[in-house]
Amino acid sequence: SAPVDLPELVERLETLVQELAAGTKGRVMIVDDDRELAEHYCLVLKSAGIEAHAVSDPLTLLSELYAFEPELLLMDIELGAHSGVILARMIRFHARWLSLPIVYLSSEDDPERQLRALSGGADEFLVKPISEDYLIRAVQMRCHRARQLSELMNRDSLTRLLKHSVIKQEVERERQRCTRGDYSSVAVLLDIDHFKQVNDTWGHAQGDVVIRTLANLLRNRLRESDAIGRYGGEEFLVVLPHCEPSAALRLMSGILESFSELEFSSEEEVFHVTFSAGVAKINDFSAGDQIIEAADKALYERKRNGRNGVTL
Ligand code: GH3
Ligand code: MG
Ligand code: MG
Ligand code: MG
Ligand code: MG
Repeated sequence: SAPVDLPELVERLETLVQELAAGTKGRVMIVDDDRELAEHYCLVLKSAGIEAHAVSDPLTLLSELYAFEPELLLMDIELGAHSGVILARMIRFHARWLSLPIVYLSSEDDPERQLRALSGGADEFLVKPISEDYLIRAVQMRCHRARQLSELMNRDSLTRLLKHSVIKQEVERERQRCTRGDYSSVAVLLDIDHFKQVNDTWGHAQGDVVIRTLANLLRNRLRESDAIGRYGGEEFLVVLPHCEPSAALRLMSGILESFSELEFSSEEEVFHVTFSAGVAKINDFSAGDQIIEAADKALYERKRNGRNGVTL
């Protein structure tokens, strides 16, 4: 039989439980020039616990997309002076929305015209009128699938943390947010100490366990609103919004203490692992890359000064 990946299974169950607890059943944006109809669909979806947002002015569509970040877009084709087909094409020009599922919710039932409409880059049709129950279930299923796909795209398979490019983006996005909102945020770069030795002594598979364990520890100890990424092989990048550098230093030192106390075991021998970390205040810089560079510099200092610690 196929080997069961227990840590992964447990993690998936945890995610599922969290989702159920949070009642997240999807996040959908509805574009229809008939404002009342759009609002009606929203109410129907909200009654099923789905987050829904109505847009009736197509000209605001792009900014609304950025603000709401839907998992699914339901769009009418005939939008007064505008065309849903052109809008779909416009959305697809933006790399950011390349994988956003776009579903036409339209009374168009001619297959030829439907096909032509799909050429704009939308994915499929739901035909109006649509029953409330059908609408709810159609949205739930598509949101669930969209989330699975975006996890696959944006997350690292070993740790399920954000991938390099995604966490880098997150640093820059938080820089913009905290500058606008005038609050303090912090980025932390972590690197496992003497990891080559861990691999060489205990084997690559044990090395993977260590990486995964640190990932889980970070996930458990940080907030839901913090972003955690696997920056490289045994390097992690963390974004802590609404956090002062001194608080980040205490927080990461506490996590380091817990991590260093963990007993890893291989062939009945026990070993311990530590990490080093560098902290940078996001607000101090004018670009995401500079922030990561500063955190890397602090990390390097820590490595030079004996590792197993956090440096500001
Ligand atoms: P330092 O304390 O200076 O950071 O020493 P180090 O040995 O950790 O530094 P270095 O960056 O040279 O080594 C990192 C090693 O991590 C090298 C690479 O083979 C290993 N590595 C990278 N990705 C993975 C992975 O996914 N799994 C395992 N097991 N090892 C990995
Ligand atoms: Mg219309
Ligand atoms: Mg390294
Ligand atoms: Mg290194
Ligand atoms: Mg290392």
